[in-house]
Amino acid sequence: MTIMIWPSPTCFSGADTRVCGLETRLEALSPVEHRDESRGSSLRGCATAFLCAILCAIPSPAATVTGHVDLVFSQDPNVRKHLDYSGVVVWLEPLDVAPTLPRAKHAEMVQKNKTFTPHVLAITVGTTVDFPNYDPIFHNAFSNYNGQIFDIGLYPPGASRSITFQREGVVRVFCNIHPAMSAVIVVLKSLHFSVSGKNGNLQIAGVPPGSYRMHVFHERATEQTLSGLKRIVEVTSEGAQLAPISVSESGYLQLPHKNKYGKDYPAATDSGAYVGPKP
Ligand SMILES: [Cu+2]
Repeated sequence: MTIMIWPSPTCFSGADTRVCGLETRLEALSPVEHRDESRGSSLRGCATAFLCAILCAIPSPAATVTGHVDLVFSQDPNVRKHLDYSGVVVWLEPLDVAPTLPRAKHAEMVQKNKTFTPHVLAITVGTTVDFPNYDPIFHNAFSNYNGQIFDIGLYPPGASRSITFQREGVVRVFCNIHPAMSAVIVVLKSLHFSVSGKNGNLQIAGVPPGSYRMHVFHERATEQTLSGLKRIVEVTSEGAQLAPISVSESGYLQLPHKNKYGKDYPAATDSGAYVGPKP
């Protein structure tokens, strides 16, 4: 009696070898075969299909992708001394399957010492970001840029506000009363990303083997530079080591941003005191 192999094409890779091995064992050990050939065949087929369905659903073992970035042609003295390669976002877009996004996730961007921390935050679409205010002064967070427009208003010390980011894109975040405060939230349709630390190292854990398109973002790199850094990456069950990524800041021009009303900040607003319109 021949038992057909589960017809799904996914059975021919990864966990499928285990499935087909179990299938063979099932055929050899089945007691049904000696009692009723046709009924046994049917039961055996069902059991095989059941096992196949379970085992085919087991994801392939995930691996870790590592890499290193550096920044070149920078005006920042710390970057020029190779002391700060932080804030480069690298993510992997699956080419074989549609990305599965988590239902709901939370992330945090703290306001402390008149600074957004982290300065660069990468999240997946649907993530809610909390903005707790740990300073003894009022703060705000808003974005008028592409990505997602939002404004969480002015809120007091010890309070927090939240925004859920539903659109893929780059969200540049500012405080309406402290012009020196800025941050970037990169909203991705990918679960597989990393933001470099000062040493430039990247680590993306839990990546299923497969083919991916690698993307790069840095706030001081032009669109053209970032587009040129895209590449195809093959991840095996052993993981992958990315070829070095060098991000040029050539062509970057830092311009003062406007407040949430699209106007210049009043001259005295960075004292910590609130001098804008009544909240
Ligand atoms: Cu502020």
